[in-house]
Amino acid sequence: MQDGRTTLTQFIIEEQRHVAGATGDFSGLLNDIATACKVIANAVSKGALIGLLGNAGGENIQGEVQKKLDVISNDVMIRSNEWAGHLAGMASEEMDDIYPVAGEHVRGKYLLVFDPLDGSSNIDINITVGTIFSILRSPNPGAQAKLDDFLQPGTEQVCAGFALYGPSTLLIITSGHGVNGFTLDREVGEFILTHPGMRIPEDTQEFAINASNERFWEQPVKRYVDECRAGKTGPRGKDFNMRWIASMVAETYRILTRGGVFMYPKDTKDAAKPGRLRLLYEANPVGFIVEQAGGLCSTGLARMLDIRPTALHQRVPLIFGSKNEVERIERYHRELLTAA
Ligand code: AFP
Repeated sequence: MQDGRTTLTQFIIEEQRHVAGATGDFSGLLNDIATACKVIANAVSKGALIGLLGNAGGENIQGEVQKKLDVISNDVMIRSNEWAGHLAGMASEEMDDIYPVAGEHVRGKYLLVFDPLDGSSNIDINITVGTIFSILRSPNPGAQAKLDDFLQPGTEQVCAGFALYGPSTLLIITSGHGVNGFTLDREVGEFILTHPGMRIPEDTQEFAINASNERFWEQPVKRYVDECRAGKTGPRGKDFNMRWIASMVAETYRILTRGGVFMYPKDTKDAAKPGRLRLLYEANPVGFIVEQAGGLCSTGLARMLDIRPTALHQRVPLIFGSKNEVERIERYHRELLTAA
């Protein structure tokens, strides 16, 4: 406790007291992740001052250009989390293969999956970016992780969260008992609980989608967006606002704060890709957080967290946010199926 304020460390320890038989492993892991996020926040905020903007000169396995800060953030996550004995392995959007915790380190009972810097194609224009993470139990605690160990549905997540590097540095986490938000007090170096029990309003008048893809959308998404755009005089009988930051962490935080719906749906742009965003690093952690805040997360046809992954870098259609809107979009998908 700091001047009556709850620090992340205190919050984690108090949560641990409610878990019978807790060893402190999970608390230690969350603390290490929070430390990594502070280091990344510092690098992101210094940016051009220490030569960290721009491209790293390579591509990741998804064929996306890697930024210097993608590579640095990935490295910080690995170095901060590999040594303490909590993990059997890690997987990252920026690495082709899994990262089993190596011989010189003690191996633990958890797996850590992360996108070290989501939204990083925006880094050079100073837009909010963030680190997304998901914690799973290793099926073989104490042994080096194997690829199959990571292919667990989102319902198996022990914890998920994201750090947001914007005007404030925030850390949003859930371990299945609601969603709590912490703000980094830079002078003190601690995350402080500032947003307890975050809830997503069930209704909204705001949607987020990359409208430049409209010609590739499938009918249910086109129908939904057309109806929103028709405003007061259309079937919805109210005006909607549209937002697109192209940084999913920033959009997720907006939706957690004031509601809304986010769509990166299945489209016909590239038949080889069932969606743009990744199941393990993006859709599952966000899905866990959103559900814990009272919202929904879906592919359009199925609950995201129920999907059994078949590949590490699997892409999925992603629709999440205010409950009543996501239910409507799912209904539009079902209606198309039954009409066929
Ligand atoms: P980057 O991390 O490569 O910037 O990708 C960001 C992202 O995965 C997600 O955060 C955005 O919502 C989405 O891609 C933006 O995609 P478009 O550029 O197609 O709008």
